Amino acid sequence: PNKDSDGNIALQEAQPQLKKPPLYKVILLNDDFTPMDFVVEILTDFFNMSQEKATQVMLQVHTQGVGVCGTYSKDVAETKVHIVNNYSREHHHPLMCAMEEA
Ligand code: NFA
Repeated sequence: PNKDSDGNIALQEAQPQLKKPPLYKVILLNDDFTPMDFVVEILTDFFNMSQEKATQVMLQVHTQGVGVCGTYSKDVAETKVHIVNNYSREHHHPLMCAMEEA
């Protein structure tokens, strides 16, 4: 049983839990039907991107299949995903928004 040089039994010190909570990437997935303008509108309105940045990200999704809208805490990422998917559904577009651990 773990004794130090004085013969005292060594106790395991509890580590203070200072770990940062995980971050999540909110992503958009490409599809063949959602209009490009609608995707740009999503990125400007819900992710606070400029028209130029939103167009870049939309084209990234269109050509590569996936693109990152932003990185957030779990709560904020979940809320953004729900808002975007509800908005797309209301407008009868199949655009899919999802999240993954950063
Ligand atoms: N691929 C869609 C089109 O050609 C555009 C799009 C871009 C859809 C990004 C979804 C995400 N109309």
